[in-house]
Amino acid sequence: MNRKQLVEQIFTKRSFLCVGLDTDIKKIPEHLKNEEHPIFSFNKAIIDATASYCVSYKPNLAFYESMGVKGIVAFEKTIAYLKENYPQHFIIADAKRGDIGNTSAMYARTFFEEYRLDALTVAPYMGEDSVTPFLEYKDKWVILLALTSNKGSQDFQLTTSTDGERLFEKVIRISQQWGNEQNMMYVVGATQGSMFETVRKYAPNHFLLVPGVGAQGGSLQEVCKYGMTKECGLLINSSRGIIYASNGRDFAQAAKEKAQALHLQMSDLLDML
Ligand code: OMP
Repeated sequence: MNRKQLVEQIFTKRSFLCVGLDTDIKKIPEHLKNEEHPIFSFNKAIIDATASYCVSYKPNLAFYESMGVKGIVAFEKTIAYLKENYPQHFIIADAKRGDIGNTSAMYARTFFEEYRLDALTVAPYMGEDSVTPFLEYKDKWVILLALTSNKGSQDFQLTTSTDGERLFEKVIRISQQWGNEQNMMYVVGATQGSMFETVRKYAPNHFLLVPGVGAQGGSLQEVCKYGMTKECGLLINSSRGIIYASNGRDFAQAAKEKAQALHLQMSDLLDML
């Protein structure tokens, strides 16, 4: 999906919500655990319940890889289900990859050719040649970690070099020599609040993937106040806050209500543009 199509989806659906499919077998409702494919059954119900309120899904690979072959099968079934039934949704593999060039090229092949997903989260730490193999694919996206939502973002990302520039600022500035607004987004945590103002100085038009609303306590309003652009420019992710809204038989309905509530707020925020 290219940028124009993504923006169209956002304004048509009045939503910039990305539902995180961080499905943990220990957290899914008991009654699903007897099914042949419990993780997939859970995801399918969550997807059907939330698809009208979001434009994107983000399965985090850690949750699937932690279950070995069964988890990978669940991941593949989930992707196939999304592609067949909801082809307009933007699918992000959250895998935070990045390695020497020929290894990155294999990661790119995995997510863009084998799974045919739209986007992949990538760590910038190994530099240009670790990121550019992902950028060789037309209409595919690198989502580069810039300023993450966790406390540890202070350890490196917020440190300042002698020229006065912080590491996350350098990442955003220099990476713009590798990719552009059509094939690169940045991860900025919702918990970073007014720091979005600084991010927008460095990347005024890039899309930002913003996790941290919901379970991590980030504020949607604050993110939008400082981070929203004329084309919206934001994909807001919530995982646990939606998918584990209930662990009873009503889990899909509860997830739907959480997604619906975010959709309503997002629709109002888009009206203000
Ligand atoms: P919840 O906190 O449950 O909404 O999940 C957040 C999701 O976003 C998880 O899959 C995290 O791995 C991911 N994430 C962050 O929470 N913080 C970041 O800074 C970056 C990511 C990410 O790259 O998506």
